[in-house]
Amino acid sequence: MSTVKGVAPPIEKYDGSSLRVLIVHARWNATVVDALVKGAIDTMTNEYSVKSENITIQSVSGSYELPFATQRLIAASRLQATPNAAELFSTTSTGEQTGPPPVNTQTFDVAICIGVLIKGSTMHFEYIADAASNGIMRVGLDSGVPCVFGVLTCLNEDQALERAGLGSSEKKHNHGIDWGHCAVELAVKNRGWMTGKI
Ligand code: RBF
Repeated sequence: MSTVKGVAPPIEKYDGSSLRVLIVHARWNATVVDALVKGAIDTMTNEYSVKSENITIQSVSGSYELPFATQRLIAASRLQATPNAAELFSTTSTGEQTGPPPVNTQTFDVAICIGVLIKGSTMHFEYIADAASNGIMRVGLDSGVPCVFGVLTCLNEDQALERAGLGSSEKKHNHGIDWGHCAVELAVKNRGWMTGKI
């Protein structure tokens, strides 16, 4: 029997082969975070042909840092994409390779912000959850780069494990998979929207 709760599969088969994806993840509760990150990556590469070299992964300490880091990384990718930036960063005026290898000059089509909050005995959980969710939404709206909300807000460790496809629960499901689907769909749709296509 199918369940009522949860997200329906995407309607179209999207082509992610030309997308550049940013994943920013927290290092708090790393076992759970790592499983979520893997779920998102596997879904994008296996089901939508997103190239692994076009997935940039950056980490921050905790979920509270996710909005700031995502905002600055989107800005950095735009800086690297400015005309001649690649040559300025890594070649001489004659085109000879000098410093670091050429940077990826494509801006990010989508960001996935991943963290796991597990409620403790103080009010930290509520403040961090509020800041992270509002901050991630703001980064997406302000930058025009869709930002997927990949933060679990769990009341205990078992809830966190279950939602990352870990642990012994029969109901376990890795939400990173859903975020991978969500990211590709939104990135492809937003490319159309940016050129006035509906
Ligand atoms: N960050 C998380 O990503 N998940 C947590 O469950 C989490 N719990 C925290 C609990 C306390 C009491 C504190 C002080 C911080 C916690 N953080 C957590 C870290 C937070 O997101 C941030 O990295 C720090 O507050 C530094 O800005």
